[in-house]
Amino acid sequence: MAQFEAASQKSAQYPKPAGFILQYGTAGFRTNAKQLPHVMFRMGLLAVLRSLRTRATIGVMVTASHNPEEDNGVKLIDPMGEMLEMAWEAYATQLANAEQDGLVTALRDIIEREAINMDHSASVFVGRDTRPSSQSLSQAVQDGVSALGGHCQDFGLVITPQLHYLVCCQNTQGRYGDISVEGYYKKLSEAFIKITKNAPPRQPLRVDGANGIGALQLKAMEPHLQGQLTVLLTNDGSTGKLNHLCGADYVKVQQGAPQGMEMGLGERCCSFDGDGDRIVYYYKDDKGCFHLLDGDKIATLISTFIKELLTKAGLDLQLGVIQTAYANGSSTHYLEDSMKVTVRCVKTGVKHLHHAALEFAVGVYFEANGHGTVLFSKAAEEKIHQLAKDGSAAEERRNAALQLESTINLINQTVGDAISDMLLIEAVLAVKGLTVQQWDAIYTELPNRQLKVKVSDRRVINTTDAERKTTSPAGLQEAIDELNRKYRLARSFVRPSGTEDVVRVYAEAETRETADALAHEVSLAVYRLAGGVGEEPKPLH
Ligand code: NG1
Ligand code: ZN
Repeated sequence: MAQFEAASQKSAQYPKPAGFILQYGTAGFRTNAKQLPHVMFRMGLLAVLRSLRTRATIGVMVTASHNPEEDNGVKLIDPMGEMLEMAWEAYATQLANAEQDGLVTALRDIIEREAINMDHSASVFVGRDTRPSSQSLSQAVQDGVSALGGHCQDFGLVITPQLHYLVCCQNTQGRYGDISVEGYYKKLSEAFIKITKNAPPRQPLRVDGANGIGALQLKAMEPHLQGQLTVLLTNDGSTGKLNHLCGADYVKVQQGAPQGMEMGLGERCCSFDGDGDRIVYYYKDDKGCFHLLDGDKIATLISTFIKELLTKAGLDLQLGVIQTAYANGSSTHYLEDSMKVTVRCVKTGVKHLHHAALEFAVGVYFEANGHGTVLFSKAAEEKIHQLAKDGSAAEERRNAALQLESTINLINQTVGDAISDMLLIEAVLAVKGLTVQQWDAIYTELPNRQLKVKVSDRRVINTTDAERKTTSPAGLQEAIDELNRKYRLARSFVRPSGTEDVVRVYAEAETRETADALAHEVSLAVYRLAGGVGEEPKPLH
């Protein structure tokens, strides 16, 4: 087929370094930007095949999220704005790693296995972050799309969740919202203004934009909020380097303020990550101590708000909160025991949380690192809309339904979205009249510690029970169980990282000292039983 030959010839402009291998992982492809041109071109090709297979528009986002500025990456977005189907992750890897002379065969193989009809037309939406390498890498994606005869629309600089939104709008013929970045601003800000219209005025919110695209998009969106929220933006990209000493990942890992953030005592502050799909909050108390409100605290705030509205509306819809093993034990107890909410624990990785959340009428999911959203089932949305329209319903019930309706419009249901999450958090705090300290006081986190252990092959560690227990190597789980029994309120687990060549250790316990001691002792057990390399882990104190 001539089409393939043309694509193959064009791909010579984006030569693959021989023997270079990359894996489409939980976060797509991610590595140093210099190694990515051929991967980008080929993801353009793959997006065309995926579009033909699904008969829908597919998204391709060029970003490496919270990674350093020199890195870049690419993620594909499925028709309803979801992450790429898992079976296709393998095709992505296959295509990215094919040598030049095997590219046509790799394409033919996917087409055959998926019974793709090449006679239809394909449509791809492309977006990118602010990295210096993103523009040319986005061009490589677009060249890949054109090389297979697909139609490409370039949305330029957008946050990752905006591209998810745009793909979903396109494939629902505008039912999810207008198919434009303006449409996104309009949908979210109208919903925010509706929820907060009777709330008293609030202090401004300090936002660290990670020197990335989230800062640019928030600046562009702010006028649409019509003064209902004032943001004071730092790390807006005008001078600093992307993700350098700032951003959600930095704040979460360092447990401290980003550079440039002037935090007054008790002021609400938040940080986005480099592509605007994660958010964490924080503040400084009267004694000047830093407090982080991560994904667990966000999930608790949002699920409490929704649960109260469902109760007021008299709607019997099952609300579930999805967490991973990294969720603080106090958050799980609070949700289950005080809030009487169903909590489910799944494997690390947003796609696992997203899938589990689909099983509830209302599924709230957040990773502790601040990536998350809320999913409403079609049936739940329908019930809420009916009640909101029902003139004969009691006023309190109807008002609650109207607030729920605005919540549905405000939250980006396709994926975690820092801007949408921020607006929902701000709306909840405003409506409930909560300060950030009062939000923080809903429950007290157990002190916890995360460590990394280097081993010669992390694949020797296998896990079960949503990664909370190990099944190999022999004796490791028994050793961890015994250590957990040593300390009060202790819980610890280990798992191989999916994104780094390390084994991650997590421990929590009643006090800072015992949490740290437990983390260290578990690290030692991993080092001794799972083939640790380098120096033996040292105690933290
Ligand atoms: P790994 O490296 O598999 O632990 C990390 C994060 C995940 C997720 C992915 C993708 C932790 C403990 N793990 O995964 O939550 O965000 O990166 O970026 O934060
Ligand atoms: Zn991100």
